[in-house]
Amino acid sequence: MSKTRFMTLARFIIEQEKLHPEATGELSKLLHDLSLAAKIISLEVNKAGLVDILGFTGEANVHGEKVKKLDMFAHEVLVKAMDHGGHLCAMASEEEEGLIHIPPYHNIGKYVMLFDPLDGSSNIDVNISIGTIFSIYKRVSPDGKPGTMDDMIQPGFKQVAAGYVVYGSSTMLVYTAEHGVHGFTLDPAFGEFLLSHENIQIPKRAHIYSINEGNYLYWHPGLKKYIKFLQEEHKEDNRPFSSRYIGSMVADIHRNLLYGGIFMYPADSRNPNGKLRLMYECNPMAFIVEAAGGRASNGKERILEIKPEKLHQRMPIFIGSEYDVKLVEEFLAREE
Ligand code: AHM
Ligand code: MG
Repeated sequence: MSKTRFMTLARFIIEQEKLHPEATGELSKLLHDLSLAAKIISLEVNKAGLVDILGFTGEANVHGEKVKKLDMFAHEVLVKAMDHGGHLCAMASEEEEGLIHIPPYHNIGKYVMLFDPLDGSSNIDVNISIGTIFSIYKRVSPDGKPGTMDDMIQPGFKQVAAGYVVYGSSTMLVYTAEHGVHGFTLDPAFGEFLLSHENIQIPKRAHIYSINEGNYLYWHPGLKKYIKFLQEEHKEDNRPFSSRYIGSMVADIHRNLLYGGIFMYPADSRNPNGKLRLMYECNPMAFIVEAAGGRASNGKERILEIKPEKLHQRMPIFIGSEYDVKLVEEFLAREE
């Protein structure tokens, strides 16, 4: 029987640490706290249909959207699981406008964490996969004090770790701390994340595209041509591509990461900045996909090099298999 089948996330993290003697172990502890939050959220997501947790809270989040109870639950679990570990100096969540301050004596850690507690929340009521996304940076403000906005507003290439949890037919946690992208499946009987996908590499070429085609009318002409190109027949090129769009970024990108694919949430004439958030969605997913050998851009620039302006800013994104992301960039450039 394979040894890796019994590799828990906790053990894997310790073994990774041994490979990097310079590591202080703080990041490992942080990931450990995160995995606890993921287990609690997973439990709650799985019984969402059984308890009275569905429906709207009646409140709106900072983007003016209705917030469902499970989003707030996930947000609170993450804050509570992470704010006493002593590894962070501040946090930020897609569900909260400003910085999340960490209680005194615990707020001088050397990292900051940004997260989207429950992405794809419009899918909660219909039993479709949703996810949690997280992004970790080293602080840039002086040590020994609470974190500041400068610690948060850093370009994506400065991330030291990023990951997501997908609550699907099983719950999986996928993360990278720069040394490969690794996936762990939650065994519901043991309550442990077990290594199931070591060193994930995204196929260089895709045969799946994921985009909300309902917005076709509003797209850039180059994007319209690119999608038509994917639908033409060309056997050597694997075209026509299959179209797969769940409407949950985490689940769409997770599938593309394993099978090869391109996920797009472009700018369009109604939403010139796209829909997804640079700090909570684009940067962490770009960090993971690049670490798996893929590519992520906003159509012109590498996502990870974009200098953020504010916490909740939106950004168009084209992410996935390297060849395909390059190609869509070319189609967009031709129509400038
Ligand atoms: P959310 O953060 O409000 O859940 O929105 C993000 C989600 C992504 O998971 C998904 O890719 C996208 O919104 C789908 O948007 P649309 O319904 O416009 O296609
Ligand atoms: Mg989201």
